[in-house]
Amino acid sequence: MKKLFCLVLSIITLSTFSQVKPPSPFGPVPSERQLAWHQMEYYMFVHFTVNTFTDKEWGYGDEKESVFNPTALDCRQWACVARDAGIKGIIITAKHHDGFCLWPSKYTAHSVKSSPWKDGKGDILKELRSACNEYGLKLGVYLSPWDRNSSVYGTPEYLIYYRNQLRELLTQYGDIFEVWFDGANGGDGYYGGAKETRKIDNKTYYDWANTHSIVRELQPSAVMFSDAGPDVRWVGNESGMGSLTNWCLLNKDGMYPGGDFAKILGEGHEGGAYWVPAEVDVSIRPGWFYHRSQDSLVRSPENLMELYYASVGRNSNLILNVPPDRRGLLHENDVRSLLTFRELLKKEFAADLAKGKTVVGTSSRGKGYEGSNINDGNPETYWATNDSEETGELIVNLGTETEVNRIIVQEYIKLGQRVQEFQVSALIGGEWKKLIEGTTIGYKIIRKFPVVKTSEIKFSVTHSRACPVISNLELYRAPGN
Ligand code: FUL
Repeated sequence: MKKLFCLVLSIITLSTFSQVKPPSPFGPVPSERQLAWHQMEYYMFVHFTVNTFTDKEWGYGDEKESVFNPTALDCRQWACVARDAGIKGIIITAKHHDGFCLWPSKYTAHSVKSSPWKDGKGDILKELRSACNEYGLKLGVYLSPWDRNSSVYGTPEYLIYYRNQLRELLTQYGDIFEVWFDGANGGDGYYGGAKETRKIDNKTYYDWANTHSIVRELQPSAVMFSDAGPDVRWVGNESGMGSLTNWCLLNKDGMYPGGDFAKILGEGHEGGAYWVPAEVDVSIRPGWFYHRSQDSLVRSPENLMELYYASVGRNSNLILNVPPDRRGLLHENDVRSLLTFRELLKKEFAADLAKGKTVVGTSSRGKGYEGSNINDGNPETYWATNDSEETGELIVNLGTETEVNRIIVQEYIKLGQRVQEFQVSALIGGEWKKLIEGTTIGYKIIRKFPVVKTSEIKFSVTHSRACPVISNLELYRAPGN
């Protein structure tokens, strides 16, 4: 009995010692809320306010509440379309720069409660919340810091007002996944009748740290977006273009919303001290708000596909704005485009050719970190090299000659973002032919290359800040060349 006990003990001890240690995290890593946000990938922006009825992009702040009168508002239609379009959440302009509130705020009369819509008894946030619940979507809020209606804008009193409104939004409408802090301030406005220019110092006026702590306290799972994070950063343009080199890292100290950082925000900082990934915000129409004159200018499904590659395909999330019209409905043209885009996406990524295929990592850390982890469908397993190896190769054996023209790669970002350069090659006529090369990976990249017929695809990390840690690799044959 004693002998048996010793044997069992030594087996346990041996296997404990033979277990290879996972790589240590390298540099900043995402928080739980950021990890959940990365998985959102694609969600909808909804710009809706008095501007929809005045045909403006930036309301001056003097708009009469009576102009806000959607004839057939139906948040369930927005949510139903979003769900059918493969979208995972909706962020709404609860208040845009004009100051008009889509919910009956206790702190101002400038809201839906003074409008003819539902005789002043309506609440768009409430309706949207229940529509999102019905269709399985997350909800986020945009609360414009710039308020051209408020008489106290520009004074310390405004911060109390702004934070009170934020508290209303964060306590009355269930779980919020993202809070959007815009950086714009154009200066002039109505400001309670003063009709003057009020420029504030973006660096100091809003005292962001104390606003951020309200969000952390009331909605600990929500990420905060702004030019400079703290959780998610602006990508630096509104044209839908993520950067090919895109670090989720940012030296955000000293940065603030509305500053002149657009150039930095695209790429982030390779050695940045914080995890602050990029979000690509873009509208399906030329404007952020609905204008009838733009009904023929809705982006085509093919164009949306390009945006998808340039955002989700470049380690960014895509927030696509679809503005309701004066009825309070998403316009037929926008709906058609969104749903057709969804069909295109399904065809684009119809069948993962790497699934179930043999994968060999030319270099492996050992048991538990094999190349076969990258196509096992488990995001928690990964291929990793030894700590001292900052390059490495994975070979996917497709078995037979197969046509391929797309690749998806994901790093295991819980251990940081590492890869600086990679290459993808195909075995053609007994020789490796380089298909693409790239720089960063991060949460996810999706890359196109001209169709090749091959039995083996090689993914090589040629330069990395620490040993590469890859959790997923997929291959596709998308329609076309
Ligand atoms: C900008 C705003 O000025 C636009 O109106 C829009 O809301 C866009 C998403 O952000 O800064």
